This record gives sequence, structure tokens and C-alpha cells, in this order.
Amino acid sequence: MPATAPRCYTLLGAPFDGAATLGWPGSRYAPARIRDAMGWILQRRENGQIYCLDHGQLHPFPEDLFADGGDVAVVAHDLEATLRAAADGVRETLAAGRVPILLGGDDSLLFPAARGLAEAGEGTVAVVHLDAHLDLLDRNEQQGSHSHSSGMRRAAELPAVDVSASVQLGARHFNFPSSLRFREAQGLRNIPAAEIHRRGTERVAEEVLAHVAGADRVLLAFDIDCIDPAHAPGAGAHEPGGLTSFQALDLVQRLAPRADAMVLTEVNPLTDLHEQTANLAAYLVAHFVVHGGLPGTAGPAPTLEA
Ligand SMILES: [Mn+2]
Repeated sequence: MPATAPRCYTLLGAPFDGAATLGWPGSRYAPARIRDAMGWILQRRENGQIYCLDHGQLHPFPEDLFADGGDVAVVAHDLEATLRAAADGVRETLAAGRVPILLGGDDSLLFPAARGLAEAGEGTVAVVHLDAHLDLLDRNEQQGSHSHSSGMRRAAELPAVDVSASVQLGARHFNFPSSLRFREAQGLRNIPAAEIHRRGTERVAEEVLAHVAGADRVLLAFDIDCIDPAHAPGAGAHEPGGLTSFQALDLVQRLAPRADAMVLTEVNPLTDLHEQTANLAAYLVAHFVVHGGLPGTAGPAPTLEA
């Protein structure tokens, strides 16, 4: 097989939850907890490879595949400065030829992730947004115009973002009728959690990949609350009926090769249980890196035995 260099990834922490104006604050502590959990996963590397048990494959994992770029310069009292710093971190990582993984922090960070990806080059950006919520709030008195309820709305306003090539996955329960009107006016596709449960992740991922096909670059925006609180209790809000941890991991594995950046938000160590959610978040990041870096190659064949 020809030697192809894998895409390489840089983790950027954004320990900021000042825009968590509803729900529980605490996601500022997530980057440190997720980094700790990553350490346990990365120790399974040997001689530049890692063995993925899900598909029985060996994946290249050279030393440079995954790097920790530290935290972006969040300013706790200054939302705009924090969003700017996060966008700069994403843009500069892409300019260095690496794939950024921005770890929130609250979900206001979806917007600077999209902004940094948009500013990194010409052409259009599609956002694949996994979330229990739509985050399409324009503004209100309590939350203003930049909060963890408005990230997707602000991203959709960026000229480079192709809203009709973007898609939201995992939403459930109730939201504002004005958000439905915005979605319909903009042609923003929505695949709610109920539909993912009925159709399965393989078919949904195929539809998502077809839907974003026309975009030049893709942001995978992952609010941990798209996962059911039974699987991810450490979140900013609990919405029952969400994805299982398996469904979330499977979607990330399938979408990773098409994604040019990832933002992972709303992991909340203050509501977590025995680091369960930080651990799941670390595995979401690890699968994003392993499956997006290079396809797996001949490994041991999967067996049917227990
Ligand atoms: Mn959410």
C-alpha cells in the first residue's frame, strides 16, 4: 500500500463556561478531565500503531498524529475576547496544516469553531451539529446574542457557512416555533434523536455524508448532551431519549474522515459521575483522530466467538 501521511490533530482547550446562561455551569473544568482520560487511551499505542477492536484493524498512530496545543487564551469576564481567541486557535491550527479539536467549555464555542474554519480558507463550510438542542436562538434579554443557546444561529450567519448543506442530529423534545421557521427558511436539515433510533447510525451517517457533499469543509460540532443522560450524566442539561454512547461513537467513526475540525462542548465535571462523561468524551476524540487520520489496515480478522 502506498505510504500516505496521516492527517494530524491538535487538541485546544477552551476552559470557559461564561455563556452557560441556562443549565449548569462547570464545563470550564472539562478540558483537564478529558485530557486525563485521553492519557489512558493513548498508552495503548505501540510502535506507531493502535489496534481498533471495533473493526479488528490496525490503525497508524505515529507520535505526531495527536498533539496537545494547550488552552486558548480565554478571558473569563470577556465573552467576545474568548470567542475571538477560540476562533484564532482553530484558524492557526488549520494554517499549520493540522486538524483542530476544540474542547469546551460551553456550547457558545460552536460559533468560533465555525468562524475559525471559515476564516482558514476559501469556499464553503458545512456544520454537522450533534446536540439535544437546536441552539438557534437569535437573542433574548436573559442570554443576549452569544450564549450556549445561540452558537448554531451565529454560525449560520457566517457568509462561508452553507446552511443548506448543514445538518443537526440528535435534537429532541421541545423548542421555539421561531427556530422551526428559521430552519425552514434556511433549509437547515434536522435528523432528530427519534429518527436516529428508528433508522440506525449507519443509514443516518450515509445521509449526512451525502448532505454535506457539496461543502468544501466540514465542522463536526458535538454537544455532549446529544447523548442520553444515562450515558453522559456530566452535561449542562439533561434531556432524556438521547443517543447511546455506542450510537455517538459510531457516528463519530463514520463522519471523522470527512471532518476538517471538531468542537466538543458541554462536558460538565461538576455533574459527572465517576468521570464517566469525561471518559466518553475522550473516546469520542480518540475515535475522531484514529478513524479520521488514515483508514485502518489489515489487522486480525474479527471473530464471532465471545
Ligand atoms: Mn445542547
